[in-house]
Amino acid sequence: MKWKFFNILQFAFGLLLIISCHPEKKIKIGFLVKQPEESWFQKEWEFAEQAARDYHFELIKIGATDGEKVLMAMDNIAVQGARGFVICTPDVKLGPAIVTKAKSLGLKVMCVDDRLVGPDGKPITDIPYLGISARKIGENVGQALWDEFKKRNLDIKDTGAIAISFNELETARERVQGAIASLTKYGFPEKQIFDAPQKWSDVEGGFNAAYIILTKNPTIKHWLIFAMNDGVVTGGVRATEGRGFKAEDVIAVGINGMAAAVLEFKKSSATGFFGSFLLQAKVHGYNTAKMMYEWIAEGRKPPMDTRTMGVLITRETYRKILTENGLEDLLK
Ligand code: FCA
Repeated sequence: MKWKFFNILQFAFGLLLIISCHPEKKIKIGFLVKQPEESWFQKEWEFAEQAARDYHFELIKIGATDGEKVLMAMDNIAVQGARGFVICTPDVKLGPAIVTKAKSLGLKVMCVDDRLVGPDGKPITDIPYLGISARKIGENVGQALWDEFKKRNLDIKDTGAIAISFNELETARERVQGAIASLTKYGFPEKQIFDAPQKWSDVEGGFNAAYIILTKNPTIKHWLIFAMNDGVVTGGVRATEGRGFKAEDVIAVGINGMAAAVLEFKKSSATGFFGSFLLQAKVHGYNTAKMMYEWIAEGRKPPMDTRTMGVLITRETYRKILTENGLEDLLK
């Protein structure tokens, strides 16, 4: 009897040892972004980390700034044992390459912000995507520009609009075209809206694109400026300053509402950067990471197309709205 009890004890101890030597492996998920230096993507990552803590998975964050880095990052996460990733790609045309490679590595893919494009130039719709309601937010940008333009009582014949564009990217195209549609609907003359193609989505890209329009149209006294995001719009505002325009003659409205916008609003006197549409970084970062986790862990495929909205913030309202949205750390 004693002997038997000892055997059971020994067996139980052995079992315990085996279990403790093989702790349950955490699911690993990659999160690849095109511009890791942009505060929008830093926030997305921060919220994705929060999901990783809440759901006990491991997040592998990689800044993948060009095609080669994307493909390398995919190999890298696969070697580390990841089974899927969320991506905002540096180039939507990488679509077919990303899909093929993901398949060969057995990785699930979900796109955030920018949707991949297939060989036919059309968006790839069979990969789950979470992005903004770009057209609607763009229309709201146009509305905000128009409202402020009316409020300032500027003469329409002396006013031009710079549409800094990036037509290769669906979400950028829809944002900018939405703003143009709003402005023209209110009666802003189409011929006074100037298309300024950007080379890259950052301050410098916006500056260079807008500067050309400003030099070509020296008689215009007031300017409205819009683009795909705050960085680019900030560049446009800097270009007007470089050409000697005062803040009261410039109305610029961006999109994102993150650190770049806060930096402008915080300045001791107003700049031409009038407002920004605050997007939902938490939904984009937390929810996509969580969706990927549930896909891997529970086989639940994310919805194919999810869209989020934005809300206007200005110098007057940004503190209150960012705080209400749990983003008070951006105010520091
Ligand atoms: C794009 C832009 C980002 C952000 C995001 C929602 O990826 O580059 O700045 O606006 O969409």
